[in-house]
Amino acid sequence: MERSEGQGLSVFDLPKVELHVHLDGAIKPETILHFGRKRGISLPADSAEGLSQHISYNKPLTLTQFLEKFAIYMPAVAGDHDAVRRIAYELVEMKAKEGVIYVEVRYSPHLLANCSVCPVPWDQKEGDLTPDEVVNLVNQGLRDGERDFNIKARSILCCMRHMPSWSMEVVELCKKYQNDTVVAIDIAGDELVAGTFPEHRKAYEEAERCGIHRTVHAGEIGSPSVIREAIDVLKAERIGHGYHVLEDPGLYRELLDRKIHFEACPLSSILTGACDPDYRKHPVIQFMSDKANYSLNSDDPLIFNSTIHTDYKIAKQSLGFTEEEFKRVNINAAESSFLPEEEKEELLSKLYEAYGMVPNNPS
Ligand code: FR4
Ligand code: ZN
Repeated sequence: MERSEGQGLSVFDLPKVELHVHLDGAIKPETILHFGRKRGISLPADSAEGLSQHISYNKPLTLTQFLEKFAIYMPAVAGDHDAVRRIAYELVEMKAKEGVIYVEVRYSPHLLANCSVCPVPWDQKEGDLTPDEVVNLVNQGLRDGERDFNIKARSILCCMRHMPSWSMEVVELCKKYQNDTVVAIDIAGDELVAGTFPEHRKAYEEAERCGIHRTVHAGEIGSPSVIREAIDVLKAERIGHGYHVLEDPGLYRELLDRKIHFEACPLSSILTGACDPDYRKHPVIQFMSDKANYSLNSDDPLIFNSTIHTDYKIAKQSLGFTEEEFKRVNINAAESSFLPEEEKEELLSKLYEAYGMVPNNPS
């Protein structure tokens, strides 16, 4: 396990729970190089270090610049059976090494496919990897990783804001693979795309009817109204990011009272321009002082050249995060995870044990 700088074992090396990490934002540069070479897809560098320098960044970018990062490496892995299975497997390995004992991995099956998807993403030639087969391969990679690295991994399938035509297929894939690692549906992509399309609503309605859990990226870049809609219309149980909820105190109060979970991503929030780079103004400080139900997550470690430790370091050094808060947010994350009740209890027991805590017995 990683050591904190020069101080021996830190509380941040204790078991953690991570609920918000994108599979396509958490690929090893070595693996991108391997499949780029194998498939004859050109990349801007031929060493892992060099490739990482092209892909990652450390000052806020525009969305267009951000998407150019994906355009560099997605063609090397999308549409390839072995690549899709392997990136899932390696993400589980990576998280186990960071001391994460439970991870929920999210991705858009369509953005990793090259067949039965319109338009075919990343300028790929049409091939034979369908969104359905992508989910099947990711599931295999996650299960193999769970077995080899002693960690629990589940997945969340993403709809894309600007592609409502994919959403019904996303919920059908959630149903088909429900509990074969898939636990929930999400909406990712550009929040500023006007309104929530009827297709997204229908997909979420079907998800609720079938007992599929629901989270939505909302209030990251977008206004509190996107969060309002996620909660009221899409019946979201958790909110991805949600920082801008603070601009609507009434909504914030309501979500605090309802203990809605915010999946916070500190480094991401700065590098996407979602939050002011002055950490003293960071929404997580408010979440902390209000004892909100939130977690700390890495979002896209490949693109932010980070690990979950980077986010905990920011929380500790710049947001005033304490060891007690560390324990509280990880327990919150376990409680708000999309595991069935029995597995949730098992996860919570592991945390209580590792944190030297006696579980609360609500009676
Ligand atoms: C999304 N993915 C991986 N990481 C993210 C992310 O937003 N952090 C993919 C799904 O797993 C989807 C990648 N993608 C494709 C089209 C598209 C998109 C459009 C928008 C976005 C991702 N993301 C955003 O709009 C987030 C906000 C603003 C933002 C990020 C960076 C710069 C400005
Ligand atoms: Zn995200």
